[in-house]
Amino acid sequence: IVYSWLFWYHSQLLTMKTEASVLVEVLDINDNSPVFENHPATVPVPEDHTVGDEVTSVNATDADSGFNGEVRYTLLGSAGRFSVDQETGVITLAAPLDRETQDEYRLVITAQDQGRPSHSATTTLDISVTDINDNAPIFSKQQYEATVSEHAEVRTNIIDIMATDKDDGENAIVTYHIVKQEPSSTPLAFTIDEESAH
Ligand SMILES: [Ca+2]
Ligand SMILES: [Ca+2]
Ligand SMILES: [Ca+2]
Ligand SMILES: [Ca+2]
Repeated sequence: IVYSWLFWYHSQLLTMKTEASVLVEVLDINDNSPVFENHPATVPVPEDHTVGDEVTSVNATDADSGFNGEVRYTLLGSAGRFSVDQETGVITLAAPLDRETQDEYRLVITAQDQGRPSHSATTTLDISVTDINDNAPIFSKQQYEATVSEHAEVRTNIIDIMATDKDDGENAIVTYHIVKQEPSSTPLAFTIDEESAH
């Protein structure tokens, strides 16, 4: 900050004005810590987010000037999945996500000014990894076998088969269909319940 005063001097004898400017520079000391701006507590990120693309960003300001107000960002707690640009605070994906392996991360981000000694502030940001339908259902067995008496009544339950899907919500709902019966007959000898696989 530069203050400027204007002095004038009036001499009756010489009836002449003299002006002088005096510049006073106030030296900054590092007496402010960076302050984070508000950001969402949780950021949803789809598990197929492209590596290298921006996820979100944080910003901290520091009221000092020069090095005392120059903020640098660092990030912890991402298990190598996220990185922060130390100057801009932009957080990008550093390695692929998989919701089926880990669906939450808590990032601890520090903003530090460059004064000596320096001051810093931290904030936490939760990443919620959202599901993409990237898993096919898997049957509990490669092959099922069942025997049925030729005297069995129609609609007798012969076997329960089971497939699971590692995704979430609708992406994990499995329905069952018989695609082929050999020998085939009309009507088909066997049916399957679409939902319970009886
Ligand atoms: Ca500062
Ligand atoms: Ca996945
Ligand atoms: Ca699925
Ligand atoms: Ca998935």
